[in-house]
Order: sequence, then C-alpha cells, then structure tokens
Amino acid sequence: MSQVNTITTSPIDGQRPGTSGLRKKTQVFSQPGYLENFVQSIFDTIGGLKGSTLVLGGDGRYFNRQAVQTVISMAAANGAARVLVGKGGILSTPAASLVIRKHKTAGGIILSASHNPGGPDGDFGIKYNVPAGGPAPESVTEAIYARTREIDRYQILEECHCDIDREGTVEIANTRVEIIDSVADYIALMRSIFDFAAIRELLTSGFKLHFDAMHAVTGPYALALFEDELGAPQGSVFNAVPLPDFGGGHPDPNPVHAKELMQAMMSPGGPDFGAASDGDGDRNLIVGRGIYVAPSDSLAVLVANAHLAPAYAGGLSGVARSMPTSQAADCVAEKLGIPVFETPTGWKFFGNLLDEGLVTICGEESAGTGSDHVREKDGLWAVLLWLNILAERRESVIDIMSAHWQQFGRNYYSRHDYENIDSDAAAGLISAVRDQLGQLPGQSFAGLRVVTADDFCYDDPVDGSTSRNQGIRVIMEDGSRIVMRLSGTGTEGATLRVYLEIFEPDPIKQHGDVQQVLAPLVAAAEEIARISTITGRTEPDTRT
Ligand code: G16
Repeated sequence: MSQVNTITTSPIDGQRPGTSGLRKKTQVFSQPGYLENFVQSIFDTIGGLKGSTLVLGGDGRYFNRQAVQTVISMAAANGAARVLVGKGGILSTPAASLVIRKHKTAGGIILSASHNPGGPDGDFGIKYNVPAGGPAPESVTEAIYARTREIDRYQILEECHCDIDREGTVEIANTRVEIIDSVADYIALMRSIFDFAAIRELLTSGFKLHFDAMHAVTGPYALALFEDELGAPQGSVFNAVPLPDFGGGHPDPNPVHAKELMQAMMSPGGPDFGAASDGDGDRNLIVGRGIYVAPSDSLAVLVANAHLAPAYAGGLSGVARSMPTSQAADCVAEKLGIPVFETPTGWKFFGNLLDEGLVTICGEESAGTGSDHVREKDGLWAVLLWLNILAERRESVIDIMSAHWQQFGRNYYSRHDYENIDSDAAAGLISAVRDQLGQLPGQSFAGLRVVTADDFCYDDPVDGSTSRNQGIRVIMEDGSRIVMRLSGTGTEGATLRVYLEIFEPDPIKQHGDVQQVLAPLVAAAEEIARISTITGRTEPDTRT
C-alpha cells in the first residue's frame, strides 16, 4: 500500500491566481513542488479534504496527464473519500462544473490554461471550482494565494499511479478513485435543455454545420452531440481529436485563430452555420455564412430568442454581463422587462446572481456565454442554443442579425488588444489614466465630449462584497464608451485591452464597417491614454 509522504517545502513566488485560476508557462508548472504547493494550498484553504469528494479533470493539454496523477496522489494523501476523474484526465470546464454539482462534492480541480496555447513551451493552468460548480470567488482565491505564501509542507502518496484510461473504481490508500465517462452526463443535461428533435430535423435537412473543435477538449463532446446524437453528417466536426499541443494551434475561438473555419464560412456556398470552442470548452465562436457574430451580439440574440428552447420557454429571470461587454443585451432586457446586472470581468462574479435565481443567462465579450444549468460559461451550450433558435426560426444567421439590429439597434463594438507589452509600462498607463479620471468630464477628445469617467467598482448585491478597480470607463456625450483594463489571463508581459462601443439605433445607418465606425473612439482613447507613446505600439495586435 502507498505510504503518505509529508514533504517539506517553502513558498514559491508568483502563485497569485488571475481572472481564472493560476496560469503560467508549462515550464514554470513543471518545476519541482510548484504544482504541489498550489494544490496543497487549495486543500488547506478549503478546510482539508478528509472524507470529501473532489472532481478532477482537464483539457488534455501537455502536462495534463502528469498533473492528474499528482493531484490524485495528493488528494488521497490528504484523506479524500472519493476523487471523480474524467476518463483520460479529460473534463471540459462546463462538464466539470456539472459533475461537481451533480455529485454534491467539495468542489473540483480543473487543469487548463483555457484558450492559451499548450505544449512544453506553451501554458498550463489550474483552478479550483467551489461546491456550487463555479470558479472560486475572490475571497477564496486570495486565501489560496495567502496560503501559498506560508506553505511549509505538502502531502502526497509515494509511488502512486492510477490507470485513468479505464472507466471504473480503484481504491488508493483509503480513497475511491472513480474514472468516469467525461461526456455522458453532459450530453444528458443538454438533452434536457434543448429540443433535440427539432435540431436533428434541421441538421438532417441539408443544413450544413461546421464545428471547429480546435484539437481541444470539445472534440469528443461535439462528435457525440452533433454527429452521433443530432445526425449531422460525418465531418461536420473537424479538428476533433484533442492533442497535447492543440496541433500547434492557438485554441482561442476568434476570427484570428479560427482561420480555417472563417475561410469556409466566408466563401460563397459555404456552410450555413459555423462555430468553435476553446481549449477547455467554455468559450464559443459563432459565425453564419458571410457573417461573424460578435460575442456581445450573440449574447443579445440568445437573450431575445431563448424562449424558443424548452428550458427557457417560461422566460428569463434576468441577464448579467461583464462591464466591458457591449450593452446590446441591455437593449433586449429592457424590452423584455427583465433586470440586467453589470459585473466585473470573470465568470466568478456571476455565481451569486445565478445561485440566487436573479439571472438565467450571462455573457462576456471574451466569448463566454452560459446559463443557470451549470456555473461556468459553456461553449457547446451556446452553439446548441443557436441551433435550437435556427431550427425554430428557419432563417439564416445574417437575416437573424439584421432583424435583431433593426428591432433593438446596433451596438458597434470591438476590442483592441496590445499583447505582451512591458508590465510596468502597462501598469503606469492605467494608473496615469486613473489619476486623471476626475478631470476628464467636460473635456473633449477627438471631438467627443466626456460625460463620466470612473474605475469600475462592483458591489455584489448578494454577499455585499466590493470589488474595486475593475476597469476604466469613459462615457461620451453620445453614449459611446471606451473601457480599458489589463488582462488577467496572460502569461507573458501584460496585455492592454481597449474596448470600444458606439450605439446606432437607426437601421439605415447600420451598415458601416465596424472599425471605421469606431475610429473616432480609437483616436479619443489614444489622446486620453497615450497608448502609442507609452507602449511603443502604433497598432493593436488583435482587433476582435
Ligand atoms: C477567463 C474568465 C472569463 C473572463 C476572461 C477574461 O476566461 O473565465 O470569465 O472573461 O478570463 O480574460 P482577460 O482577463 O484576459 O480579459 P477563460 O476562458 O480564459 O477562463
């Protein structure tokens, strides 16, 4: 029988979780004790694991299998009663959230760096999700971080290896390790939300679906759903085999990284509907033939049409979006007469609202959409909701979008990212803008007059906690907005995100090119923050 080893250790710098867990270069994670220190800090923070059940899985990236073995050995050494592990160490983030909730566990550990590239030179990540199934709130992640600063030992079983490729139960020390089907529970949940018969009819009627799994975790889920269960022709799901390095790709479902999908969707006679998901399956990209649907617009369309899916036929209790997300969903919520909550960036801020039943659907500009069915954003859920809507409306995506803008107005929106810039320069830029916030109202930049400027502060209506400094907001006289914040998910230097939004209610004027329409706001952002002078960049690396 494996022996419990108590290993003496000492704190390692920089283990502060970001927007969504701890993300670092794989090489950093492979240092002796790095993963172990963080995992033990999680266990210590949640009051130990004695007698509890832990869920464990990841997105299959390089180092996933090794890390799964380490976490199993540590969970057993820490006295867990059960560990539920996705077969092969695979669980998409939304599937992990579901398993955590379904089995009433002490939470789960998800091994993923989301949409960041993988491989020995790529990124790795780990996050703890609470028993409700969602990402740990700031109070918990801060406590984990504090624990990493004082850790002096961790517990692990000696020479423990578990066969994670065969479903079944193995006893390790006093812990039952159950290797579970990674996909089945998730498919069953989707079946209970959507009208599968209607979607099957659509997908077998000649309608062409093109789903890019980006060689990431959604491959097996998407094959089981779209091809096996819903009858889409073979080949509708491509890049379906999860690979440790995502086939050398960048599993971020946006028009820049899902190039192959975009090319197919923009060619005449291309598929009717295209979609993609990211490394761990929580983000989504939606594309119709000849039209890219921006995440904020997608959220608005889903809110407006959710009643077409059985689970939402009775209407929505409310909607939540992160502050930088465009206000397109607000326009819909207003017409539906339901409340809108504006939260800081990060899915964890939706948890309380969902638990209290204050909102049914949530979404973020960063390509995350989801509902109260789990406590994570859910890429395939968003794709299925779109398909359910298309099956009911039998219109093209392009027609749905123009009808939507006609009815609710169009929020021209784009995010400009300046990647891997010097961290000090980025912090200096934000603090310089923060320092002049009080003087901005009344001044004009590039012809636009500022009416309010603040650094977003969120008071959680459920637990009363306050989160400050969540992004700079500058609002102009015509209602247009500039938002600026630093990314919390990168692993190299800093990424400055500038979010730009202009509302156009008049359908006659809704046909302009997005970047051209937003050009005056870009100029205003430059005047306010002196981005090119401070970062040395005259253009953003990506515009999405
Ligand atoms: C994570 C969070 C999202 C958040 C995003 C923001 O996404 O789960 O809720 O919107 O980070 O990223 P950034 O701080 O870089 O703007 P994911 O998919 O990386 O887990």
